[in-house]
Amino acid sequence: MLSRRSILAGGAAALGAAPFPARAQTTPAAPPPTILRAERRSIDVNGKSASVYAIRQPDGTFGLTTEVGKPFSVRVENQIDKPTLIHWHGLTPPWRQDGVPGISGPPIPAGGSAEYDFPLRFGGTFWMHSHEGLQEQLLLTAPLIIHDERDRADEQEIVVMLSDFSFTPPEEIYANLRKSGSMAGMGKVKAGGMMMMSGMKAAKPAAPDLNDVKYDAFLANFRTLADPETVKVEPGGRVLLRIIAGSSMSNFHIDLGQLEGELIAVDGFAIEPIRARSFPVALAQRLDIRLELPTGPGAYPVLAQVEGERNRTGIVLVAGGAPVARISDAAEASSPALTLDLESALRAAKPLMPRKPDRVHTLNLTGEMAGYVWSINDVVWSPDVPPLPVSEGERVELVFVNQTPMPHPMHLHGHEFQVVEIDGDRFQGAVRDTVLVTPGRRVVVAFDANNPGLWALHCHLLYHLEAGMFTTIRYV
Ligand SMILES: [Cu+2]
Repeated sequence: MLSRRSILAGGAAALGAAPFPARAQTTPAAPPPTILRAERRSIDVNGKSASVYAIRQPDGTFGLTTEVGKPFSVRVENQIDKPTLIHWHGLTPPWRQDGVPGISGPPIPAGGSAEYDFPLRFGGTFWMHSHEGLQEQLLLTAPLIIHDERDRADEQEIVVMLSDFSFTPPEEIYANLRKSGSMAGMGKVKAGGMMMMSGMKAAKPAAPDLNDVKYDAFLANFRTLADPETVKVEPGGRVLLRIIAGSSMSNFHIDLGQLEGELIAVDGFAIEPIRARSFPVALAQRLDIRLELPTGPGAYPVLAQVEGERNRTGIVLVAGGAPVARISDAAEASSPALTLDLESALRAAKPLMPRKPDRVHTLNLTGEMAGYVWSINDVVWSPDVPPLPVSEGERVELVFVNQTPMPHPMHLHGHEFQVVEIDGDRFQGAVRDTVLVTPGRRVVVAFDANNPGLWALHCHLLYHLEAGMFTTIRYV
């Protein structure tokens, strides 16, 4: 049905959106695009109603599941009352379709729409989120799953998306951070002064500065442990957990309880499998974990505990109609900070072709705690900051040096990269799109400049990104 509203929306798209090819008009056989709506909705958080956003198809499906070989053919309809733009986190589209306002194109105005159409180079677990302002904090986020030859017919796929939630509006959270700084009472300490900081924290050794924001709840598939999602599974069955850390500011430890899992991919890319009962995941990262369930009935919580805190969230796998016990949303003890131990142990199943870098960019992760100023090489992002130069065809290495007391999950748009060095040790680490750089550490990633454009490169902590820990690379 073509309503006046949709005609107007089409007009708005023609004016406002980046120049996407009108594939449907030139290829008669092309199926219609999948519609994804950015919309308002209410959720219940521990008995209290909250107005948040969602990215859903008209039938209510959150996000998108597709497969390699099909084009990524999507129309985003903006049904919220503000401009928005959705970023396809981890995909490698043409740069104009990357969904970063002011970089890849203008936002979609309220009531407007925009079309996306590009080939999918690889499958795996990805996600989508608004890159406009602080909308991500209001859950304008969704899974983006791309099936490929790694998927098994006898395996039950279970997607778990993690979020952090506050009843305080994100603009207020940000204003409070700017007012009080990252470390209240620490005075004006330049973050570059790591030694001084360590000295001052001598009473609590190895305690990085974690979790700037005090959240009201942590969600798994938008629910808390007071009312968790329960998923029916087969006794003795196989499960593929696709865990998406879709949080704005929180890193997690995934706790499989009595089950041992096999980590087979990070950020969608296959690794040499690693078996464990617990895995760290930094925000914006994803973990693909295979499980083999015991025979017989049982209830198996899959929990995610916030780093450095007792707070946790999760879902419950239920086999054979086993009873589900209430799980507290507070663990008995605080979890440790995330480390680079797992990152150092990961090995890519398909590493990049070995090659000397043609270009190396060093990015010192910098900031001022007082005033909540975050930067790269002491430069706070503004549109006037010149992009880092890159040429097409080059092997590029990015050297992240964290000179602050906070961990930063660094994300490059439009490319997959490989972790090739941590603190001077070279290795064939994981291929991925987001890497955590913990305080005082040096992490080097390599990528092939094979997708020309203007690309964002930033810390994925939402309020760090907002405060200026953001830059771009350009080869157009
Ligand atoms: Cu950061």
